[in-house]
Amino acid sequence: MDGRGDTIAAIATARGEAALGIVRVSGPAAAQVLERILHRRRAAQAPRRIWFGRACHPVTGEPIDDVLCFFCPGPDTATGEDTAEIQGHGGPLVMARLLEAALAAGARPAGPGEFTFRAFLNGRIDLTQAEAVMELIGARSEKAARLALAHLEGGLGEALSKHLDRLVAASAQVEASLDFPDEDLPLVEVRDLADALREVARDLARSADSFALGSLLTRGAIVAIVGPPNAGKSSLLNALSRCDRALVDHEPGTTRDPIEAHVELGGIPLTLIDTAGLRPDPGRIEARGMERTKRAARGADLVLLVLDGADGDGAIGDGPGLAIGAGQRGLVAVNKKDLPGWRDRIPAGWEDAPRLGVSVLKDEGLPELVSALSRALCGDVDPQAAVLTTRRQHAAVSLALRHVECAVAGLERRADMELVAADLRWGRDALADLLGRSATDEVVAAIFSTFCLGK
Ligand SMILES: Nc1nc2c(ncn2[C@@H]2O[C@H](COP(=O)(O)OP(=O)(O)O)[C@@H](O)[C@H]2O)c(=O)[nH]1
Ligand SMILES: [Mg+2]
Repeated sequence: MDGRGDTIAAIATARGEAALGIVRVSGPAAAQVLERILHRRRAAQAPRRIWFGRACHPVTGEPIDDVLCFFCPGPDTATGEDTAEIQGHGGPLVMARLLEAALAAGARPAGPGEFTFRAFLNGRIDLTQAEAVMELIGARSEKAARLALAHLEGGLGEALSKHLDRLVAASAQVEASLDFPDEDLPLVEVRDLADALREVARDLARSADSFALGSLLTRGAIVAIVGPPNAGKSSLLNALSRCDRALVDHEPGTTRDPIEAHVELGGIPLTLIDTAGLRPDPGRIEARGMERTKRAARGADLVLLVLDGADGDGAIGDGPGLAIGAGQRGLVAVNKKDLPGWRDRIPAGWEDAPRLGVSVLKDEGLPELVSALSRALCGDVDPQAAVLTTRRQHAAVSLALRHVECAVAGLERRADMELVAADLRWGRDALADLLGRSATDEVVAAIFSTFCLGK
């Protein structure tokens, strides 16, 4: 993906039959490619205008399709280069032939992500924005899409640049003191510097923490629905997924194998897992189901405990104690609030978990339950803020944070300024890499290798 200066083309729309399909062209010969396919000499003369014409193979002259197309001169384009687009009928054969015509007219096939790669090389976007392109395309929920769009608009890059600028300023101060090795930096200055860096460290830590939310929004969360038999777990799965997914019956022990449903609740992509009920003396098969329940609960981001609030005599009880694991969140739904004997339950070990009374049967309290779920998973973090969404971002910010913390520790114990300067340099490098200002070819290649063709 190096040869800049040549012209690339690719089908930018999904494969298969569709009403429309688009061939995208970028590079210095974009206008010429259009002119040769459309047999018109006006692409470059009529930029930014949509025109209609018959596309033909530039060599054989064979007609291919009636198309809409336009030409935009660089550098004010998505890639920063001259670009053209040809919009035809979306059949796989038509699109393949349009692409073939573009190649015969002087373009070469684009590699995956090469359009975005050129946008990056031409300084139109930074690396966090490039990553956001695929995030937006792959977004599975409303919140994830909103977050990706904020990143695409440069929100994350901007926030990280601010951290970087502050590090650069602190670095400059330390480096300057290195020029006069005989003069120690005055104590006041050292204190101010340490204070400023502590603030940077706090902001970096906040950024690093936001990854938990970012990965949840982009990759989704797993919610295991657990509890005693007959509490209404399967009914709840069906209600939340708005689909008759799991068998519901008054006979306890109906559900044995875990049942999954993929839903979007409160803007978050969730995998809900309905499980076999937990009780003290299960039958043989039921016991095997319960093993699976415990496994599902261990692997979940959130464990949703459903209890039967009307099970007055406690025959079934609150189920054998199932603890909330480290790093997990818990939520309790005390179901069957529509029944006269209903009372609130506080299961042992779940005292700190949010608890709600609901009636799945009468569809009462379910919106509140969804809000509580979303709150428990996302906390109060503002999804519009600079939230990290990729492992690469998290690793880089964490690395920068570690170096800044070392620099602060160095200043506190009045270590050799050379050491402090080195830590600040490494911290800066980590953030600059993240933004793509000094990223190695391997890092850049790894990012663009995940792209789809034509993007
Ligand atoms: N009255 C009442 N019955 C419910 C409610 N939710 C579920 N049930 C009933 O409780 C029984 C067990 O429900 P099910 O979803 O199979 O429970 P599970 O064993 O926990 O999966 C069924 O007969 C449901 O119709 C509720 O909110 N109120
Ligand atoms: Mg069930």
